[in-house]
Amino acid sequence: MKISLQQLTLLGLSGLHQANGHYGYPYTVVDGVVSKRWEYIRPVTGIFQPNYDYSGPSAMCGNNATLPLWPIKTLKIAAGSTIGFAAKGQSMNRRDESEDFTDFDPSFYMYHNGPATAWLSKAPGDDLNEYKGDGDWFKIDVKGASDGIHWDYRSEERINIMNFTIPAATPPGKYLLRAEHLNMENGGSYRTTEMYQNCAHVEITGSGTGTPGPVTHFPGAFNAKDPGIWLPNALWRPIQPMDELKNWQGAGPKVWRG
Ligand SMILES: [Cu+2]
Repeated sequence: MKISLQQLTLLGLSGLHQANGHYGYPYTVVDGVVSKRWEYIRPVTGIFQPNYDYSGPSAMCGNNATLPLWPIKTLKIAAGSTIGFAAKGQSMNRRDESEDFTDFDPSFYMYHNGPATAWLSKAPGDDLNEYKGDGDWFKIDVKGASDGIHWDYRSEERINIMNFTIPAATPPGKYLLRAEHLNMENGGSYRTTEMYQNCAHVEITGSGTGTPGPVTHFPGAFNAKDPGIWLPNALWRPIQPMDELKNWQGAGPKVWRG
């Protein structure tokens, strides 16, 4: 088959784009066990892309995930323990991530540099598959820049699982668990931060009696002008540790640790 130089370039670019493309978090990890794809994570439509609509409906759980596309399972996890969200690159040869059921591939890693946060929202009823996430949300964990200079989750670290701790004081119940990763180093200017987010269905067990807060709501927890989304230029690749980065808690409410 004869192929033009232009076609070759296009093929080359799209190959590179798919191999290194953006990503999402379709798997959970508990005690080293990686789930099946979309087993406990709400499936999303479209191809994994950075979300720039920070204050829109997809900022909660991704594209078309205000309700699950189909009923998914609920993962039991004890308060005080750790849950992971495992990354996967854009689906190849598919137009929709929800049609992809491939297993976790540990060779893929998060190659963007930026903070990660986890959030919880308790379902009012017994079935998370019916919960639109329109109740109260609180933030439970943050992975920022512990040395005050570099984001803990950065390309060189080749991290493929974001880990978060469920506060021991979290009251038992069924929750939507939202995980977010931001690519803050995409120019450091207004509306360039790439947001990636997915939500898991979890049942938190234990005897926690805390009162989580402060709370917020989706959509509306933050917006494109929020300094937690738009990294001020002063914090752009500092040469000395900066408290603003060390104490980073992202946009929206402060972290509740119980
Ligand atoms: Cu990207």
